[in-house]
Amino acid sequence: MAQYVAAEKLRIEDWVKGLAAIPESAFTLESVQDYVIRHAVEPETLEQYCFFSKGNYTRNLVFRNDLFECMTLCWDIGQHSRIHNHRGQNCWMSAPVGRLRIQNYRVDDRDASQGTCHIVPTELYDLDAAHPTYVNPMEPVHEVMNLREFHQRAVSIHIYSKPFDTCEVYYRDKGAYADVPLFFTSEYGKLNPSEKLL
Ligand code: 2CO
Ligand code: FE2
Repeated sequence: MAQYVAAEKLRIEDWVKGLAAIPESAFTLESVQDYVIRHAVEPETLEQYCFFSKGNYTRNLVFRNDLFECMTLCWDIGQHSRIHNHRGQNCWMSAPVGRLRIQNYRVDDRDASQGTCHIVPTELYDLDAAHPTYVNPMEPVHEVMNLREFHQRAVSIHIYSKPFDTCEVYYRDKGAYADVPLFFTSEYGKLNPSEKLL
């Protein structure tokens, strides 16, 4: 999945403009991944989209149209996502700052009437500035972790197409899953007024 190509470094605003210039008919897993591999974001230009919280990783909206949304996720040391899906939407991820570990899962025995399933860990890989990646549409359930042993904060950029504002969360021990809403800590560089960053 990951490969190394010398990437042109762009300010986040220009990087997003380049993405928005891709027509809907060409907004495929491969072509967006190609764009992400060939164009990197200068980390210094992410400052206004970076908020860290003691409690949880934060989600910070940079751009959204009908086709895709782009956000930074800011991970303090030791923070991780829940095990979740992306509602069947494509997702491309890069990490201009730090390093993240991604654990994929297979879902077995899904019973929608009971909200139960079994999840089984599968692929494990790391994401960093030189290794952008995308969520495998065939196995879209995953967990993202900024492991304590990485000893640093991380900032990742996520593109979702199309945008979604809920996802399924999987509870490994209970053998269950449920819908949860997704929130932004900041939008377009402005902190959500109710956000305490605790
Ligand atoms: N999908 C999660 C979110 O949008 C982050 S894990 O990486 O895709 O909060
Ligand atoms: Fe995710």
